Amino acid sequence: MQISKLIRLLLALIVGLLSLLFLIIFLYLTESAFTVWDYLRQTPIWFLAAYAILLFCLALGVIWLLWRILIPRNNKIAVKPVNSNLSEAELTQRVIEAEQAGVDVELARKELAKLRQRRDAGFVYISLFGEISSGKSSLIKAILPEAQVQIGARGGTTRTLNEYRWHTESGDELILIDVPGTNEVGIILDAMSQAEAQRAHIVIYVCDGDLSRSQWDELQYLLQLAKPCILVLNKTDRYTASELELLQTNLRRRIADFALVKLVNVQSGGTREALRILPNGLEEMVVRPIPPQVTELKVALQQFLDEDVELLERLRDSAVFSLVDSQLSAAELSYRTRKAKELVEDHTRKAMLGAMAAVAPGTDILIQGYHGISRHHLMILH
Ligand SMILES: Nc1nc2c(ncn2[C@@H]2O[C@H](COP(=O)(O)OP(=O)(O)O)[C@@H](O)[C@H]2O)c(=O)[nH]1
Ligand SMILES: [Mg+2]
Repeated sequence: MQISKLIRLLLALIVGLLSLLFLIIFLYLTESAFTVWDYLRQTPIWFLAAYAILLFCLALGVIWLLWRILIPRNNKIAVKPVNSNLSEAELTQRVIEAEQAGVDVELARKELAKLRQRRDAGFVYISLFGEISSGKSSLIKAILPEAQVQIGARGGTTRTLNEYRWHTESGDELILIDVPGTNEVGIILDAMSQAEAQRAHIVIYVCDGDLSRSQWDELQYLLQLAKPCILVLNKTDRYTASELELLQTNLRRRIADFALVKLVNVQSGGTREALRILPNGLEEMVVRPIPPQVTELKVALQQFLDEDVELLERLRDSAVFSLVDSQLSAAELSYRTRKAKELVEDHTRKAMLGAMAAVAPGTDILIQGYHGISRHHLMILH
């Protein structure tokens, strides 16, 4: 009781002091404003206008700064169209030239090797994307019941890609790749997942309801790759017919502007509680697995496979070339940045040595001249 009274007193004191301070500041500001206004009235009109513009710009600057601080920047994936003009021969040549110049081309070289290896293997690669728990693993299990798939696995820090071989009824050899999903706020496809999407022939995006902002960002990234894409609405058992219809309309609207994309409904796993009547007349609740229903997906996939495998191959290749192109550009940029840093460090070191050596009058000019020439020489070299 005593303490609460004391706190109240303290609080009242603080409020009183703050109010006093506010009043003083307010009066002081009013006074200065009037003084400034008095001065300004005696100045020519152009000065007044310039002053007003300056104040306006300052206010705008402050608002912009506050905006930048308060509203976090959206880490949206840059939607960059795939550059289809790149050719494998040109890229291979660029890798050789860059390597000769000292650029680290390891990543680009590996990517091209992987492309050749996948081409030789002759499989059609299908990557599955979607948030954790959307049912990617269940979907693979529904398609390949004998596969060793971990269902309900929690997202961890290790992000490994699991590959499953699928020999379809029509004789196609497919590889399904389960790309670990993310569901953290603001986290969308990481570099590894983006690269995997570029390497695939067909991409599948699994969702289990309407798309959140980050899911839409991810799907958009996949769609702009302009390769065959299937948007899978999973867990349809959880919705009534009218809910499902509404959901489909919404999803269809999202993908309306993109070619080569299909929307399918599936039911890939989960359980349902059911009442069972025992022989002795007693009732018992039992948990039964929901029978998977993935025919729509199989049909959509088959349509893509039957349409034009050549096209699948071409679209995949151009996406990988685009990936190699950006890997090379990044490697070249880091090479140039490193070289520029070395150049500056070298020049600074020489300048310091020169300054220490410049004891005799006039030698400093000679030394500076030497630096200028040698730096110019270096710049021509690079
Ligand atoms: N009700 C229902 N649950 C499902 C369905 N498909 C998957 N699940 C459940 O969703 C959870 C996550 O599935 P999982 O395949 O591990 O998702 P992943 O993280 O995307 O691989 C599991 O508990 C599944 O049993 C479905 O069609 N209906
Ligand atoms: Mg999984």
